[in-house]
Amino acid sequence: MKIDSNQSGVIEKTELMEVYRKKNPEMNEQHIEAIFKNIDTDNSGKIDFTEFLVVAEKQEELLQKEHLERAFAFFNTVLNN
Ligand SMILES: [Ca+2]
Repeated sequence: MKIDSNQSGVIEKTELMEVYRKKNPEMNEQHIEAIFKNIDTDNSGKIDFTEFLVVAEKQEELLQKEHLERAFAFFNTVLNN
């Protein structure tokens, strides 16, 4: 999936909004704006690669945690049956 649709090297708010609207049409603009502000730590109005990396890293941590919890729950079920 490509977020940086105009190939500027940074993600602009409109680009992020388009992506989110496609993925979650029910998500409102204020919510997306809040997410954008969260990522845009230097308040430049654009998400550069460094800012993007921070988010990607955080998401990976979350996914791993979720994965581990699911694996643990599975083993728990197996052991208890
Ligand atoms: Ca920025």
